[in-house]
Amino acid sequence: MNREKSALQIARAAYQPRLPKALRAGNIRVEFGAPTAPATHAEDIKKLFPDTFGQPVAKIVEGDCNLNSAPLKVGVVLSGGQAPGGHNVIAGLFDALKAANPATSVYGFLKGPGGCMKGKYKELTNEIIDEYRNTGGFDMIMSGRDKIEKPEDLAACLENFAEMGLDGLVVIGGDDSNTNAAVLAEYLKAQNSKTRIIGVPKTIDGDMKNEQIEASFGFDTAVKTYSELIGNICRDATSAVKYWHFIRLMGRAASHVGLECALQTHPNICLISEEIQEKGTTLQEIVDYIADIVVKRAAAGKNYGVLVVPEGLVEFISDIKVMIDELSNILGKDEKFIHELGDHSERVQYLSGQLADHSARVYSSLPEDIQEVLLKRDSHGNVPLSQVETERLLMDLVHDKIKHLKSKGETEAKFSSLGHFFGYEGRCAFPTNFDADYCYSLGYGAAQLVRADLTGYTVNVQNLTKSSDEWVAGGTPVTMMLNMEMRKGRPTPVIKKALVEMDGKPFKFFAANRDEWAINDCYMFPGAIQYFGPSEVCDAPTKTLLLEKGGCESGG
Ligand code: FBP
Repeated sequence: MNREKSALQIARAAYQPRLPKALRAGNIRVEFGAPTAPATHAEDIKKLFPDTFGQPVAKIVEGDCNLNSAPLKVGVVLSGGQAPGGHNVIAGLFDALKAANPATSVYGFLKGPGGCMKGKYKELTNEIIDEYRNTGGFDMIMSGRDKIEKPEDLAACLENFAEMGLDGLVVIGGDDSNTNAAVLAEYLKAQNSKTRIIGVPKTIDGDMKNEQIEASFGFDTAVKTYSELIGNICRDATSAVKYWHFIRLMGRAASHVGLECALQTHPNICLISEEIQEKGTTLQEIVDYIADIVVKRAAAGKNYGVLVVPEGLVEFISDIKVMIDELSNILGKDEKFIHELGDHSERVQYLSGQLADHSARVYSSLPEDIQEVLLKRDSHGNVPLSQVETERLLMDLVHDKIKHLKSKGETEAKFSSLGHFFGYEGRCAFPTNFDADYCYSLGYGAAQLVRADLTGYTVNVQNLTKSSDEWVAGGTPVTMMLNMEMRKGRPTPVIKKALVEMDGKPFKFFAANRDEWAINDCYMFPGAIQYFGPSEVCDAPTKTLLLEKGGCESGG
């Protein structure tokens, strides 16, 4: 079917993503540093990854080529939530492998890691790749959340890869998927398989970052999409002057998405889950904090405002967090039994007997829909936070509080609230120039790591606040990024999630300004993502990245 294309689709198809200088070179080398170890739990991790533990950091440089130039067979799979730029990773991988040897074949596994286990794939051709260059979404080969975990899953991959004669597999995913990729790499190596596994850091959540990985791809585009919408809502709020907008933003546990959007738009309130956890703030204290700002703004004649809340908030509120951890342990033992119980009230009754007293009280105080969501876990053991309507919970509680204050004659505030959730809207946007270039470079870099015969690595591109010419690509051994965490009641190796740091520059900048933003209308309007025009409008990285890496004090 020949689908009609928009003017932007046609113009973006012609965009040639920029590559770091070393990746553009005809002669590419991979060089190595010293052996590595994770920051914590080194002994546990060494036992679990005996064949891939301690590998050195790899750096891709210009120089006499020391890479395999024979024709290869390389697979690629998209894992987990969509993030803008995934197609460009595949395009970069494809172009680099074909440039090294046109006889190389690239296969896309369909619908995520499940495609690897089921042996479902298609060969990627020039026509397919060209159709998807610089587009958002993962629809070229689709994604999925299956986890290659059980012995039979690993064995199925081994068999399928051997049948295909696969030299390498590139796994495009977040922290959990890159961890899973490392488990697969270790298993395949122990089985003397020739298939090498390379991960790519993907997630709009921005939580897969560390000293080696400066940013996960997709974050840049997603936060700019949400910031445009939040800016529009700020403008609507100051025009209608009658609504408080409560906006929940996707991003799982970490508050990077919310924080970046706050830096871009200056809402009246932005809750940062990590701060709430650090201070041990209770739900009631959060409600009091919001109500206080509502009352102060009302006293200044402003019965409107904008609040941003990260989707992960509930997991960080001290009493709810304890309760969720207890629930995870109970689910680790009795998940099937609990879900087979007749109805919601039976589940609540059963859990009340299993949870500690305080947790049982917290659980029963939550609305029914939130109680049910908290009983779900994805294949990696995470609560599906995008389904928890935290903004509605807060709106209801603040409403009750204001009503109470009014009944005591302590305020005349009018509190009329509207709830929003921005998440899926940002995951498949056309990648920004930054994400288009970054993703293409990641794919191009991943191809070199496969050619270098490396396995159990995540590709990285560093120096991201500089011009793309100065970006530096390489590979980080996954075992170096692992730590042990409790998942479904069991200690499990996982890549350490990056949370917002209280002593990090992005949070400090926000904290220094939020009181002013709360009362005065300091809204900023970033507008829609621009692909063509002045570089300061089209190519700027996020304020988070600028503050973290650029040495700039305002992210401006
Ligand atoms: P990843 O960690 O897989 O990148 O997921 C990103 C994300 O968009 C989260 O922000 C969100 O909580 C989750 O996916 C939603 O999952 P689903 O797509 O399964 O509804």
